[in-house]
Amino acid sequence: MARTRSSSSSNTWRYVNPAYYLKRPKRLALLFMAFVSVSFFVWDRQTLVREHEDELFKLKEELLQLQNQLEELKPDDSIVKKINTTSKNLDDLPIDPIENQRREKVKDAMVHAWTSYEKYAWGHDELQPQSKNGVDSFGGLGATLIDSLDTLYIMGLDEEFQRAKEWITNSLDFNKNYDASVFETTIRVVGGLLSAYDLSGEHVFLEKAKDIADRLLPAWDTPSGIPYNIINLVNGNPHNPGWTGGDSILADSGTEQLEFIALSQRTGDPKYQQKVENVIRELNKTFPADGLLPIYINPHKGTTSYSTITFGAMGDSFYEYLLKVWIQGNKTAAVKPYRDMWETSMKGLLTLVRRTEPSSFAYISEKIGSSLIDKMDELACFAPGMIALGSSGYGPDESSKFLNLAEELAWTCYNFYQSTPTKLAGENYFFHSGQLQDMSVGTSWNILRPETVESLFYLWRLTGNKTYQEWGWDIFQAFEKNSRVESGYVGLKDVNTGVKDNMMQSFFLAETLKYLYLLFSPPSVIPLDEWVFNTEAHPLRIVTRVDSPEASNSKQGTSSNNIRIRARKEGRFDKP
Ligand code: DMJ
Repeated sequence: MARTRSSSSSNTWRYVNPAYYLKRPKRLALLFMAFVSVSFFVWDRQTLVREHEDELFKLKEELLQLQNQLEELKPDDSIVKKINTTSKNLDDLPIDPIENQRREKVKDAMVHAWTSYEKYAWGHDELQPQSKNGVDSFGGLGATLIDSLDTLYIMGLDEEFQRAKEWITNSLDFNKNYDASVFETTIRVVGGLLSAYDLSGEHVFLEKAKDIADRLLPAWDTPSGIPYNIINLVNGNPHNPGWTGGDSILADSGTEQLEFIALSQRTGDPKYQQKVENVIRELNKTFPADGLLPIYINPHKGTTSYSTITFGAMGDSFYEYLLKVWIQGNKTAAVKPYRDMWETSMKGLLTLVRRTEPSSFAYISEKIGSSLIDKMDELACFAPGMIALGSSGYGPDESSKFLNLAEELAWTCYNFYQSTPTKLAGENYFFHSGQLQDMSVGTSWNILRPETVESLFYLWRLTGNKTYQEWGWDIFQAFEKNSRVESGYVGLKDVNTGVKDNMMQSFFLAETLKYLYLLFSPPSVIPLDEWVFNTEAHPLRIVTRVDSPEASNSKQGTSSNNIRIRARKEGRFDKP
């Protein structure tokens, strides 16, 4: 056995002995061929691996490029994701449990208002909750439904939002032989649809916004470019209300800029922006040194008529939009004239501010000719929010001066509510400095208006002071106590007696409940540096501004153009 093992191992070792090959050339040749084959095999494998790696690298690069392109092509989807995340994951955020509870209560109120509308007034403009029927106060355009879209979306009421979207897709028809208010239709319908589009990315909302805006557009065809305030939705015949003596109203003429600029940005068609910006250019030509305009303007001459100056009814949102167009335009040089006009108007506003004795209520008086009237509408309670929002555009001293004024005015507005037996504000107030009761309610109805809670929302966002949340909660509870009925919410005929009316205004769902909900939500829900609210509380996404309609044609390659070009490729925007 030992011998056999030693002979087989010496047999194996002879293959590594060079003499074994050198003696026989055939063996040498075989060895050489084996060596060449193995080398070729190894080289071939390595080359294949290298080529494979190159291929993989190229594919990865292509994938990355495609992913980037996809990202660019989906600007709205990213918003949708963001909004969804913020609205759906709120409970995960470390927010105060009380805020959380309050937010849920406001959401419950929205569900109650919405389900009542769905049940009794579906597709109509507004619900009459006591008689349980719908009324078409705006021509039958589904005002409450459209006004509610973004509120439903922000609150995460997805099924309700989908049902509303289906109605808009299948049943909304603007071809109504109806003399519509250009202002009301713009802020509620155009604004509501654009906001729903910005939030959801659903193209149907943009199509409908364009349809109704096209029907409104002939209203601007006047010698001065100041629009008529009423237009027929079928034949496009415009006119002004008889009671203005043929004049246009300041707020009605200067509160379409945000919506129509947004529409131009999203459709790539400059005609909407051109019409509404021309109004402000016209008014700027004769803008007074105090920036305060009377409420009536002659649409033929473009001049103002002798009438009241006010931050309340018929004046209010003209001033609001001067500031907000500046914000919507990214505060760039192109929109500087808006900021300048707004600052001029704020100088004028300071001349209207008075304070009472003994309560030290600050208020914005009205003016006719050179006389001040000690009256302030609840409508003017949007001003504290506006002033706070604009205050950061000043240097430090002016900024804190205006913020303080905003806080003082908000205190007065809060007291419009607190001073009545129902704790709901009347429509307007008179001031009597020097008398024991230095503030009293004038017109005593309450129609569920939002202006005070709107200002509380801005002040809370901008100062972080939770007092504003407390005040908002007080107001919400007063609505719950006095205005909630079995089938919706109603206004009060008199805030002293609490007698109810029979109307659930569409702005209660669009504005009052939305601002209250946001008052108890984290600031990341609709952040103020990404969105700007129209005067009906519809948030519009801030995108890169096209400097001017004329400039947009020559500025190919700017990011706004890219947005429009990309969107056109997707078919999301209509061709210009
Ligand atoms: C809303 O339609 C808007 O806020 C408008 O600017 C003023 N009036 C109502 C709410 O009060």
